Amino acid sequence: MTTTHDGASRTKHRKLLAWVDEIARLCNPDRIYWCDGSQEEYDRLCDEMVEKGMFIRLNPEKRPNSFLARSHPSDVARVEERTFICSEREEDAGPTNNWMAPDKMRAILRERFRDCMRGRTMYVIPFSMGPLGSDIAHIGVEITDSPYVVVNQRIMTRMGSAALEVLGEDGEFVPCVHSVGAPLQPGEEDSPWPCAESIEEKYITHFPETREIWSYGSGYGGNALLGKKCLALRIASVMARDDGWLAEHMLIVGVEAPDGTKKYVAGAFPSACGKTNFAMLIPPKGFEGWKVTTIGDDIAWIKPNPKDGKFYAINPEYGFFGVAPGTNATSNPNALATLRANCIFTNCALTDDGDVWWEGLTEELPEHLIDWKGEDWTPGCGRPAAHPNARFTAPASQCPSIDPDWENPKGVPISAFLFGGRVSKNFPLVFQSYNWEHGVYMAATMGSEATAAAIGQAAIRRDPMAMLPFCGYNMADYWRHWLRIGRRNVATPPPIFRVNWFRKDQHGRFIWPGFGENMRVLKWVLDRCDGCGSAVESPLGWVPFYNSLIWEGLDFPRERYFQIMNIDREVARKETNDQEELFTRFGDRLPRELEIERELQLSRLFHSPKLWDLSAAVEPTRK
Ligand code: SAT
Ligand code: MN
Repeated sequence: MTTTHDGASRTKHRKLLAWVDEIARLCNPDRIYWCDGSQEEYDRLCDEMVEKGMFIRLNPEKRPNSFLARSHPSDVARVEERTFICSEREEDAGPTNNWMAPDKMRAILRERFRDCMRGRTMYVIPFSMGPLGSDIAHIGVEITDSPYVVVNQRIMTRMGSAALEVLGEDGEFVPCVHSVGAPLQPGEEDSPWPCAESIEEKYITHFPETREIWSYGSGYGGNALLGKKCLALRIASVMARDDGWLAEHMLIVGVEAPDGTKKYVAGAFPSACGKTNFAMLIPPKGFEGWKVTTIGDDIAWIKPNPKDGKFYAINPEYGFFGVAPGTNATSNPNALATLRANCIFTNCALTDDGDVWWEGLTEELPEHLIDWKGEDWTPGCGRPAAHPNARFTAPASQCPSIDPDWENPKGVPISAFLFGGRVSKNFPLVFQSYNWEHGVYMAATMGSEATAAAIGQAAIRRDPMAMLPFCGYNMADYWRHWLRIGRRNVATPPPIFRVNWFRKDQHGRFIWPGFGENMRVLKWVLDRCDGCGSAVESPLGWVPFYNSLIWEGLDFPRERYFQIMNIDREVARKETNDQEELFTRFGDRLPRELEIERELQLSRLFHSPKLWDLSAAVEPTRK
């Protein structure tokens, strides 16, 4: 059967056809289907999934053309311990990645994938990461036995015949092979969410030298939609290193002032730390006439432009794969509007009138729900109704704040970089680096508290540039690449800022209101880019005075601001000392600049007051 598919009528790309045949021979599916990316195909696949119990169609009056999927309870997030970088040499994967020799991994994968698609359809999905035909875009082809992956990929990427056309007869593509695992026995029907149930059977593998991806055993987003983390970050970070650009775990926003001037900012935050909310921010009271627009909420591909010496960024994705819990009319009205139709929801709860619900969506709890496991749920039953990592897949084009240039193949110029973790204690709201090297150091030593986006995270961990789970090569080389690209490839690199929305007071309450109010911080960042925002030197970096920020429309007293900006010397010294542990893991490969920056920070702290308190600084009068 493997020679009966109609690939040859769709493409003359010999290498692609040969590869599809090779994978078909290995996986032995019942059928091969080439995806064209049409609405008709999407509707048909969704209908089939409804019939098989893999999808629940939501009430068309409440949520037109939208579906709910419930995963197997073991398959709810990325599995970092089963994610591998299979470079020829272990040191090229570095100490922060799981490594296995390519030959050894290939032998394992051959066994896993052999006959794994028997009884199923094998889908071939050509897709473009980035606007079709853009110089910055790259083509991938995903082979999968999961219709869930196909329909999600149609929202998340530009996929189907148009991508195949861009590929032509000999264009380059990243081959991505995916199977949910759990091969069917003869006569057996698929379960609603097939996957390899034990974690040891899952393999999310990357071959950076040959630029291939093989993923087995999971149907969950980041493990299965291979254009996203696997291609657009892990493999792309390697391409970026080799070709002089950056592939980053960053949102991109545009900020337009009342006078029409506009700037773009890129920001890296770990998974489930509010990137989607920040990307769709609505300016608060006091910012009338300001507009924030969305280019992307998760991934940025950034290239230096030798003509004007600036960084230009695109969002390689086509949709949002966002965390549902906590999304509501206050935290993110733009996301709610984006979700009005044509969406896929995974592991959300189902309401009695056929709509979706999740924790934080409404203040008042529904009286009854079917939870993400398909069980009855009532308030007070002691279980969350939606999984904490429940997700929505939504077309970016439906977002009210989408930027008019979001599909501009040239990208948008970046004026500043933000890096933010989730740190509840002793970490200031915002500060600016002294220069590029210091900024790279600040980003490299970022720490963050655990979230539900990956299974088995430590309570707090270092997450350099929010790329810990996504860098496809040795992190020390990645830092060197960052240092170099800012020095050599752009005229004046954008300033770098650290932000932290998550500091708590002694009662465990967030001090900073966050969400739309983050605009106040963003405005100061832009002022700094314009060389006009005031700031004072602290041991950690440049810090805004109270009156450097606009407070109109928010009651946030001076004392509270000092509380969120102060730096406890001993805590900061301990933290800076602890960073040595991260750095020594890289041995001689660590760029010297980073250790020098660490030592400079220690010496600044050595001379700083026990409590570095902003209230002691003399504020300039605001003009
Ligand atoms: O699950 S994904 O990797 O797609 C999202 C995330 O964790 O950032
Ligand atoms: Mn992410």
